[in-house]
Amino acid sequence: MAECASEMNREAMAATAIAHPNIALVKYWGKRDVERNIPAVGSLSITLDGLTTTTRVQFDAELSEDSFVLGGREAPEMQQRVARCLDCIRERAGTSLHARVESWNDFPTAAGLASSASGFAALVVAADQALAVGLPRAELADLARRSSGSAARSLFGGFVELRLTPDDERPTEVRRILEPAQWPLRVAVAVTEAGPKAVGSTEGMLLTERTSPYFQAWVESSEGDLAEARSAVERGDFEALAEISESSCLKMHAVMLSARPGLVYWNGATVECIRRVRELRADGVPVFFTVDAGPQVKAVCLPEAFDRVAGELQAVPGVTNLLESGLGEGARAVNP
Ligand code: 2P0
Repeated sequence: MAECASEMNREAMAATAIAHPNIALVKYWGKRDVERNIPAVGSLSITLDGLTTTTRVQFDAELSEDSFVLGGREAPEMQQRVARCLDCIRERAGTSLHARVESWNDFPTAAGLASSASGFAALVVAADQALAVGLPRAELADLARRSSGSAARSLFGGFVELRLTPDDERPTEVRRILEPAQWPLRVAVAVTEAGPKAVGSTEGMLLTERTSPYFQAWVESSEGDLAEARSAVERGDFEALAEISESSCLKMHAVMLSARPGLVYWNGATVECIRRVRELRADGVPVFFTVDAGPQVKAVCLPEAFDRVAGELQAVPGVTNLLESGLGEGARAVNP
């Protein structure tokens, strides 16, 4: 009987969640506070539905430390970040139990496809559910943000804004601007290199802040960019969103390039894809590009343009794979 009860309890302390990566249209790069992982700028993103992270968390009184398995393999390099993220939920739950965490991505990890965003979003939702804490979504977003700035945005679906606030207790606020169905844009991801990136985002941000003469200008112009993008989304103005998104992307890469040593996340195919997207838009095709801390190019388009955009990008030499996505929902618990 006692054994049965403990077995039930063990089952009750497990949960599985899924989350999707998100792509920033107005980019986050730089930290206001490194220790607390507070971004230097706000950001605006779309959550994808075509790429998914699935994470199972099992708290267990018999464990003496947390363990983390990614894609079926131990991932010791991520262990500490995962444990720190779990600490936040444990603190809210008033427990010191350790957990076994298993996570799977159905897309390349750490290659500029925002796997840390979907990873930490799924982790906080699964841990919250496993310990039956029931934290509000805004608080889960705040906890995810402490582990990975972009993860806060994957707690929400559709078009999402992360804003900086003057409140030191809750320095960021995340909200959904539009639901996916309100403006169902499509995204073609041209994969040009599937390996992990050479310089991780956190390291790259700190280097940029320390050494780029343009970093301050980047921070100062971000509020205006956000307002412009927010307004374009609220009005459903594709051309305006295209202009501000490409501008924010190129400005972020300009700041990265101006670090010492300069951060070059692109390869030749990245540049060719950017050129192709620009030619298409000049031809009247409703599409724009964005590129993150990796060489993949994300082409965001109106649904009717998707097949043409995907076909054109697939034909660019150096594009090894093309992933398709629509806009998706925020992180959520799923039945085991
Ligand atoms: C973004 N990136 O807004 C930007 C654009 C990459 C380029 O957020 O240091 O993994 O863990 O808070 O969230 C990637 O950075 O960085 C990112 P940390 P994160 O999507």
